[in-house]
Formats: sequence, structure tokens, C-alpha cells
Amino acid sequence: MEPRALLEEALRERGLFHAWAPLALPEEAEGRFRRFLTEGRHGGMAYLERGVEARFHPEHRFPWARSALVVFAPYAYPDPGVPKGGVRVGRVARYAWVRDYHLVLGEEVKALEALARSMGIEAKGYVDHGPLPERTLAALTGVGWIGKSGMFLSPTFGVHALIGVLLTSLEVEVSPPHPNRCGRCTRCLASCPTGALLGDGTLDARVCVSYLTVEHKGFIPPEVWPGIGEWLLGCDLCQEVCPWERFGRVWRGFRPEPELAHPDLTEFFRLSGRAFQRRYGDTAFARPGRARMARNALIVLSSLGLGKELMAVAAKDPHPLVRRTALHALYRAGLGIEEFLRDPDEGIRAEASVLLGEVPRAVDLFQNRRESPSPEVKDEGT
Ligand code: B12
Ligand code: SF4
Ligand code: SF4
Repeated sequence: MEPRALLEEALRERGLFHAWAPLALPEEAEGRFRRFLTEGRHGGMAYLERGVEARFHPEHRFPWARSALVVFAPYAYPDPGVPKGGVRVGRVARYAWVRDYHLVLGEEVKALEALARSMGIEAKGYVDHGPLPERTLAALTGVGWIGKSGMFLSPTFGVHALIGVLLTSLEVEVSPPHPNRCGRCTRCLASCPTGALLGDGTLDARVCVSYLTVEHKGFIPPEVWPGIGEWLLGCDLCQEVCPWERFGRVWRGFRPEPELAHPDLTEFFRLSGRAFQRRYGDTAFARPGRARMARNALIVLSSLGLGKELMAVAAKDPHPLVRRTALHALYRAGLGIEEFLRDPDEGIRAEASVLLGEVPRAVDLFQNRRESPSPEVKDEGT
């Protein structure tokens, strides 16, 4: 069998969808990406600013690269159910119901890379780990298109599909592009709780719930909380409403876990950073980490009008981000916040004074805080 056929056969055996893309990436895609950056729509994701040239010209880093074998792992699995006990409210985006897909799909792509090399083919695999425009490559395979939601979707496997890429030295013929079948549909645009989608397949990440809950490192201003609503981690709204999701499939390599789909929120307040890492180190929760998951949990509890006991626990949290979020959650719930006047963090004390009316809002207005209340500001790091 030819090397190309052997690679495809290996993926078929693993139950993964795949298709080939050329490496001549359209200038239009690079232009959109550069506009996204110059308009600052990437928020605090500074890593996207690095290696833009390399992102759209992989052949500069890998002169042997001729094609990309794009791997799709669909994850339209059913909800694994809610475990008993604990405080289990809020929603976790579907991709995070399984062991971190960077690891699970990454292992598949690594095995594919090894197989290619064993046949004398140059190859380099990626699952989100490097500068590569994965959706653009997916759009060049001919098996689907970029929807108004920005998602790559396909009539073969719907919207919920994670992407891995293997750059190879193989010259391959590729299929013609798939027509965009969004038509007049605007369901995803209407579903977005924060108006993040611009309608041209890109978004303003600074107001996307997925960005705020997963990537944003600092405080999330209470004005934004209603948009976040019940989302504890990520957001699936613009995908769930898509009519093409009826073609959703499930890759058998994914095992959804009830404890990840419906985690006990008390753990984010109870566990030390190290214990959290042991418990969730190989899951998508590790990306934000313990303090940001606690921050997100407080916002969810505030949105649902629940969890006053947890908010009180959070008021004594070792991390200032958690205490600052607890201050606002308790304030929104109409509960006492006097204890924050004695908080070790000067900024939190000042904010509590303002909320309690001890300092006129016009004087402070939180303007002097390290983190501005506007989501447009840069991340501070937790
Ligand atoms: C940064 C990032 C985010 C950011 C910004 C997302 C965004 N839309 O820009 C945030 C944190 C918000 C995010 C959220 C999510 N993400 Co994300 N994210 C990424 C990452 C690392 C880079 C994306 C990026 O460069 N964004 C900047 C924009 C400008 O670029 P782009 O999204 O690639 O869009 C390009 C194409 O659309 C292209 N294009 C548009 N039209 C056309 C037409 C043609 C013909 C062609 C060729 C190209 C083309 O032009 C754009 C600019 O180059 C990729 C992995 C990667 N390395 O690519 C994952 C990735 C895009 N995310 C993914 C997922 C699953 C999600 C979430 C669903 C997770 C969740 N449930 O919370 C949400 C979905 C939000 C949404 N509606 O997009 C998957 C998407 C899979 C898919 N089927 O599309 C990816 C590919 C990760 C992976 N390996 O599977 N994400
Ligand atoms: S992931 Fe949620 S917040 Fe982000 S664009 Fe989609 S619907 Fe809007
Ligand atoms: S919801 Fe409608 S407009 Fe949005 S991506 Fe799906 S088909 Fe396209």
C-alpha cells in the first residue's frame, strides 16, 4: 500500500475522520487573522501575536512540508449524567467533558507522525500546540466550511469536531472546496449571549464567554456576568443551535466523565492549587486552573442566585482574584461585605469601601485598580 493510503487506513482503523489540505493558504485568511490582531479582538491571548508569518507559511519552518492531513474527532456525545452529592450547577462546554483533547487527540496525531516517519515521510503533528491555522486548513479539505459562528462544520460530522493536523512532505491531490451552506441562517448570531460574533466567521474574543471563562486571566467585571450566565467553562451556544449539528457524530476515543461534565463546585474552593492540579491536571480545567475556576463558579452561583455559603468561603480564599469576585458576588446577592474592609489586598479594601458607599464612586470608580472593569484590558495573570 502507498504511504498516503497507509496513513488514511490507520486513521480509519482508529475511527477518526480525515482529509487532505494543500499548504497554499489563502491570503484572505491571513488578512482576516491580522485584522483580528490589529483590532485587538484577541484580548489577552498574546500568544496569537507570535509567529503570524509561521502560522500562515508553515513551509518556512518546515521546507519539506507539502500537505496537511487534517484529522477530525467529533464529540457530539450525550451528557454522561449528574453525579450525586456536592454543588453541581452551571454548564461545562462539551469539549471539556473528556480528558483534555490536546492529550487524547495529540496521542493519535503523534502515533500518525511516527507511522509517517517510519515510511520515510517527513511529518510534524499539531493539536493546538503551535502556530497553525487549524480551521483554515480544515476549510481547505473540501469536507466542510467555516460557518458564521466561526466554527468549521461539515455535513459528515456536524459542528462539534476537534481538529488535529499532520504536516507532511507528501504531494497530494486535494478535493475542491465545499460550498458554504449557511445560507440565510443566522441562528448562531442570535444565540450568542454577548454579541461576540461579527457575522463574517470571526468574533471579538474579548466578549466571548469561552474566552472570558477559559483564557482571561484577571477579574471579570460584574457588568459582564449576565452574559456568562451559567457557563462555568467554555460556551457551546453558537454550536448547539446550528442546524448542521443534526449530523453530529462521536469519536470512540472520547470518554465523557460525569465529574467533568458536572463538577462539584465546592472542590474549586476546597482544593489547594497542588491538589487541584493532581485532580484536574489532565483535563481542560487545568488551563484556567483552580483560582479561575473558583472565579467562574462564583459568577455562575451569582447568576443562579445560589451558593451563599460558598461565597462566604470564597471571601477567605488565599487568592485575591477569588476574594475580589466573592466581594462582588456577595454584594450582588445583597449580603454583608464589611469583612472586605479588612482584606489583606489594598485594592479589594478600596473596592469594598466604594461598594459600601464609604468612598464616593466618583472618586474611585475602580479606575485605580490594577485590573480595569472593562473586558478590553490586558490580562493581569493570576
Ligand atoms: C484562539 C482560539 C480560541 C479563542 C478565539 C476563537 C476565535 N473564533 O477566534 C476562544 C478562546 C474564544 C476560542 C473559543 C472556542 N474554541 Co477555540 N481555538 C483557538 C485557536 C487556538 C486559534 C484560533 C484563531 O486563530 N483565532 C483567530 C481567528 C481570526 O482565526 P480562526 O478562528 O482560525 O479563523 C480563520 C478562519 O475562519 C479563516 N476563514 C474564514 N472563512 C474562510 C473561508 C475559507 C475558504 C478559508 C480557507 C478560510 C476561512 O479566516 C480566519 C482567520 O484566519 C484554535 C486552534 C488553532 N491553532 O487554530 C482553537 C479552535 C479554533 N477552537 C476550537 C473550539 C472547539 C472552540 C470552542 C467551541 C470551545 C468552547 N466550546 O468553548 C469555542 C468556539 C468559539 C467560536 N465561536 O469560535 C476548535 C474549533 C473546531 C472547529 N470545528 O471549528 C479549534 C480549532 C481547536 C482544535 N484543535 O480543535 N477559541
Ligand atoms: S462561544 Fe458563546 S459567547 Fe462565544 S461566540 Fe459562541 S455563543 Fe457567543
Ligand atoms: S447556525 Fe446557521 S449561520 Fe450559524 S454556522 Fe450554523 S448554519 Fe451557519
